[in-house]
Amino acid sequence: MSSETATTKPLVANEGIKTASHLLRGPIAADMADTSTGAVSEDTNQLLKFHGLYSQDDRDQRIALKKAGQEKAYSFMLRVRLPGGKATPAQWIVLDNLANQFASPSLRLTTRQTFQFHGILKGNVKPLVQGMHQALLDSIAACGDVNRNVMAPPNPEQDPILEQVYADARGWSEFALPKTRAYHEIWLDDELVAGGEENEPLYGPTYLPRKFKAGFALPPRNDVDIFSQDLGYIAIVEDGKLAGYNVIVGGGLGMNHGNAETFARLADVLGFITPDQVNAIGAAVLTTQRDFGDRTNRKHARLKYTIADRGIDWFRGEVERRAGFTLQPARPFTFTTIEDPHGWHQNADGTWFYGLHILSGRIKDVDGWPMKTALREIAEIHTGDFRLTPSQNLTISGVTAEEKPKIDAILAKHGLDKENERSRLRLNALSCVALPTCGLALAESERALPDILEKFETVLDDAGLRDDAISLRVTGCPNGCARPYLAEIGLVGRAPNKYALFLGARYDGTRLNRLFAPSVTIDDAVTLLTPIIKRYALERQPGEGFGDYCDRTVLPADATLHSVGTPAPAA
Ligand code: SRM
Ligand code: SF4
Repeated sequence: MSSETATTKPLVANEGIKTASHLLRGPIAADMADTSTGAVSEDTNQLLKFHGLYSQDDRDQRIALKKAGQEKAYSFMLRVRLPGGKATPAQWIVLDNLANQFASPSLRLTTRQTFQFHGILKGNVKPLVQGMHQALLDSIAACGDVNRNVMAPPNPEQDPILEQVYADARGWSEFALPKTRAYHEIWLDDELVAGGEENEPLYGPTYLPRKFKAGFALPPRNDVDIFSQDLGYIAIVEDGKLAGYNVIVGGGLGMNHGNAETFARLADVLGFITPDQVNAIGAAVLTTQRDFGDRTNRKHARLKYTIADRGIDWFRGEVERRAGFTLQPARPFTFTTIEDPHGWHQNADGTWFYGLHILSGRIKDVDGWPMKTALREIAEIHTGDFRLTPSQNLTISGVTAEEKPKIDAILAKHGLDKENERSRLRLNALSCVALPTCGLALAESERALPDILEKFETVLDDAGLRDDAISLRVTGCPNGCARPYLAEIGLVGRAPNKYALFLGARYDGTRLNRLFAPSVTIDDAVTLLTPIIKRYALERQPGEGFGDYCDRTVLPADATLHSVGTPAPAA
C-alpha cells in the first residue's frame, strides 16, 4: 500500500520489519524453537506483539544476573483478546489452570478489560496458546500496530441497550481483526499458507503506523474513558431505543516527560451515525490513519497526531469520502461518572451481578487474600459470565437468585466479602503493572499502590472524605497505561520514587488534568496535597469534585484546558 504521507524522512525500522514479515510471520517460529536462549531477535520481539506477546525480563533479577555473568531472566507476557471483557466460567477455569501450569501463576486484569499472563517461559508459550484455543480464546491483535482489544461497558444485562452496544463492540472487533493465518500456523500448527494467497484488505502488508484503540460507551457512564480512545462510539438513546452513536476520534494518552511534541489528547467529536454504520465508519477512520499516519516517527504516529496536525475538518472530509456517506451532526450526551458499580445489583432480566473490587486487577493468592482460589471456586458454580471492567475490577454477571448466597458464602469463607467496603479512593484507584515486568517502567506503580493509598487514606479520613469518590491513578512512566491524565490525582513515574503530580481532571473523564509538580516523592505528594484536601473538604461547592476544585482554585487560571463539554456540531 502506498502511503499518502508527504515526507522525505526515512521510515522507522518497525516498518521494514512488518514489510519483510510475510504478514506477521518473520523469524518468530525459528526464534521460539531456539532453546539456547530465553530471548528472541528484535524482529521477532516486534512481530510477537501482533500475536499478543511481549518478550520481557524480571527486572528485580537484572543486577544479580549481570554480576553472575548470566543471561537476563527472560519470559513472555501474553495478553488475551477479549472484546468488552466478557469471559465464561469455563474460560475462567481454563485461564486459571494455564496460569498455574505455564505462567507466573497470577492473572492480571488490565485497564482495557482483558487478562494478562506474566512469566511464561519460552517453551511454555505454545502450549499456553493452544490451551486458550481449546477454550475459544486467542491473543490475536491484543498488541501491535492494529486495532486492539475493543472496550465496552462491562455490565450488559443491567440495561438491554448495553447488550446491543456490546454486540456492536464485538462486531467491530471481529471486523477489524487481521486476516493473516500467521497466528494459526505458528502457535496452533495449522498448515502453512503458500506465499501470495493471503492479503489484508483492511490493513495492507504494513498494518497501521501505530497501535489503534477503540471503545464504546453508554452515557451517563464513562467507564471506558471514551475520550482516551483513538476511535470511540458514544451510544445515543432516543425514545428508549439505540438511535446510533456519536463517533469520536483522536484520543490518546502516551507522552514523554518534558517533550512538548508528545502529549495526552482527548478525542474530538466527528458526528453521528446509525448502528448499521459502525463498521463502515470504523474502517474509514482506520484506513485514513493507515494512509496518513506518520510512519517516520513512532512518537508521532498515533491518530491523535494525524488529527492535531491536519485538523478535524480535513479528517472528517477524508473519512466521509472513504465511507461514502456524510456524518450527521453529533447529538447531545452527558457523562456523570467513570465509577464501577460495586456489590449486588439487579439486571433488567431479573438476574443479578456483583461488582468486586480487585486492587490493580491482580488475581493471586496471598496470605489473608486468596482471590485466585475464591474466584476459581465461584467459576466452578457460576452459570452466568464474568465481565472485566476498565477499572481493573470484576463483575460476576447473570447470577440467579439461587446462586447469589453461594457466591456470598465463597467470598465470606475466604475473607473477601469486605473488599467493597474499602475507601472510595481505593475502590476507584488504578495502577499500571510497571516493575518488575514492564521494560519501560521508570518507577514502581502496582507494587507501590497499597502504600500510596494508605498514606492518602489517612489524609482523607482526617478530612472526613473516606466515602468521597476521588480518582487516583499511578503509572510507572508517562506512557499512561492506567490513564493517569484522566485522574483527579495522577502520579506518573519519572525515576525511582519520583513522580510527576497531575491535578484537575474532571471525575467523569471529560477533562485532562494538568501538571502540578514535575518531580516529587510520594511523601512530598502527600505533604503537598494534605492542605488542599483539607481546604476542599471545607470550601467545596455543592457537588464539586476534587478535580473540579483543584481546577478552580489550585491550578493557574491562564493554563489551557482540553475539555469536552457538549459535542461540537459536525460540519
Ligand atoms: Fe500500555 C506499553 C501495559 C493500557 C499506553 N503497556 C505497554 C507495555 C506493553 C510495555 C512495553 O511496551 O514494553 C506494558 C506491559 C507491562 C506488563 O508488564 O504487563 C503495558 N498497558 C498495559 C496494561 C497491562 C496496564 C495495566 O496495568 O492494565 C494495559 C493493557 C491494556 C490492554 O488490555 O490492552 C495498558 N497502555 C494502556 C493504556 C490505557 C488504555 O488503552 O485505555 C494506555 C494509554 C492510552 C493510549 O494508548 O494512549 C497505554 N502502553 C501505552 C504506551 C504509550 C502509547 C503512546 O501512544 O505513546 C506504551 C508504549 C508504546 O506503545 O510505545 C505502552
Ligand atoms: Fe509500563 Fe509505563 Fe505502561 Fe506502566 S505506564 S505499564 S510503566 S509502559
